[in-house]
Amino acid sequence: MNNLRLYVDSQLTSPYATSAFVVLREKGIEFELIPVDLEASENQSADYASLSLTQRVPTLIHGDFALSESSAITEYLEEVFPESPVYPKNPRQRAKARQVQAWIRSDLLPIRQERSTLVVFYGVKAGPLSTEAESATRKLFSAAQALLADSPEYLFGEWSIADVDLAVMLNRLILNGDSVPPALVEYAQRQWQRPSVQEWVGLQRPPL
Ligand SMILES: N[C@@H](CCC(=O)N[C@@H](CS)C(=O)NCC(=O)O)C(=O)O
Repeated sequence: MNNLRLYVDSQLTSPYATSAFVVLREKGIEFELIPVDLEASENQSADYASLSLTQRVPTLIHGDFALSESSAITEYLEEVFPESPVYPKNPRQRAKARQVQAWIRSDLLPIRQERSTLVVFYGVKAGPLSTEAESATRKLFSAAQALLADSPEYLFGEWSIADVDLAVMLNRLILNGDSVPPALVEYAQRQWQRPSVQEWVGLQRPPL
């Protein structure tokens, strides 16, 4: 037993928790999944704050080691459990995968605001995109198209966790019925069919 616990939001809609869960599954690592009720501010409790520096999900506990921030978690898991890699081996491609992860977490705010992951995991539909979100969408599409120009199946030739992060972002639009270039729809669907992703999608969620 690895003595690993992953704290996630109890609604199971966090795209960052999605990433950490998928990496643990891809690596075949045993772990306990622990829901945190963000609606009830459980993440601000003293108990949770003692585990999570950021008081956010996801948080990984590995023995006496605690870590928040999803890409720090996925990189830690890659180093400590190198079997079944989730990042490209080539240093430049690996850096590019981290670039995609950092970009998706820090930019495209209008898309994240107007197409919450309730669209992705609960089928909630939202109204038309604002001008700002349309512009973020164009940036997303042109970056994704450039990255996928030589390898339409996966960003870096073989699957990596950056593919799942990008697919979640694209699915905010696709699953809302927004117009997305067909090649990007196909790409996102391919990532969505991955068993580790399907397992996360299939977890029972509490009613909204
Ligand atoms: N950059 C962080 C973002 C984590 C994050 O924003 N988590 C949200 C849920 S999606 C959260 O815990 N929100 C509760 C709060 O901030 O109080 C990561 O990649 O893990």
